Amino acid sequence: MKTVRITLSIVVALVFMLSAVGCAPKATVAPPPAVPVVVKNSGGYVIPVAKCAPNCKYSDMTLGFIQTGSEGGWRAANTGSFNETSKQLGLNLKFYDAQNKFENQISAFRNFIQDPDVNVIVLSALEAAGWDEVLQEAKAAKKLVVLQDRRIDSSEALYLTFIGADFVEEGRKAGNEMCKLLKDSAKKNVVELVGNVGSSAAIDRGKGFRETMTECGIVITQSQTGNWSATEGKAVMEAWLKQSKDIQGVFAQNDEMGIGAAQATNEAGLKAGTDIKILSVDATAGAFNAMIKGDINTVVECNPLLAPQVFEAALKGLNGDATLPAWIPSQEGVFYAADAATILPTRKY
Ligand code: GYE
Repeated sequence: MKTVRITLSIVVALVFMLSAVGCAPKATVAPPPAVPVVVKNSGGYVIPVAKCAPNCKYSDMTLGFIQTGSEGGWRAANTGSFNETSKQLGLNLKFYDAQNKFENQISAFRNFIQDPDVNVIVLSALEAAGWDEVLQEAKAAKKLVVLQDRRIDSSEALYLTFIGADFVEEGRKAGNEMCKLLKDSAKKNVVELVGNVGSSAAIDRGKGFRETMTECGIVITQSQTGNWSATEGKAVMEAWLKQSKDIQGVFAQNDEMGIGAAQATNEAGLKAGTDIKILSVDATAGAFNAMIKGDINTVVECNPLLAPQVFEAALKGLNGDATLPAWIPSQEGVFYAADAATILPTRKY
């Protein structure tokens, strides 16, 4: 009997010791520490980190996209990039076409803020000013905001990042290229077809052009909006040619307006691309065809295929990645009529 008690107490002691030195069954591995609540990026934007972080996937993303409208080739390529890429990645895209009305964009922004499914809002701003209020509301509602295509005047602390072109640099390139086109011309009177008034694209391209045009003595004799359209661009150019044919160059802030100006020039009995040099911005297929026809001489590219970068940035934001810069500029080139026929087949838009 005594032996049994001694054996039992030895077994009990052994079990205790074994559990003390960890032979006890393995405790489960603690999950990685939750992403800290307040994450700020270099622009000072407090990122509303999603509950699925740090393992959010595209299928966790419902993205409200506020587009400007459907004005021309560049816009069609940009919208196409969002529709195609969102399907490929399996994210839920809620697309809104503002029909080029600023007030529509503001109300759409508020609707997406109210929409419980939407966790990301992407904006292509018709105008640079007027966004502080709704951006503050989005911040309060913890909706992640990403800008694409056009910058705005609001503080970087109100959005995750801006993915888009350096429009000022596009304008500088246009000024340099117009100088090359007019190098043998004694007079350098240039007329400017401007994009929609108040947009960063129009403001910045005009600013950049005026910075470099001085290098060769270009004078802007006329400047007016053609609202990114071939029809309006043509009508404005017709009116200018009625006033004076003493025009050596056209700086069209997008391809459609450049194509319209060429039509007006040819219909006025002059030769577009020869008597009057024409330069446009975007580099859509329409511009390449106009270059092949000899109507447009040079095109400064503006890349519309921005969706992959936008979605990648939004996913990083949902996962609390604060390493994104406040601006992710797109890569762009310049194209000339001489190479247009060769290059056109390689173009995606
Ligand atoms: O140049 C024009 C479009 O925002 C970069 O908008 C875009 C501009 C583009 O209507 O064709």
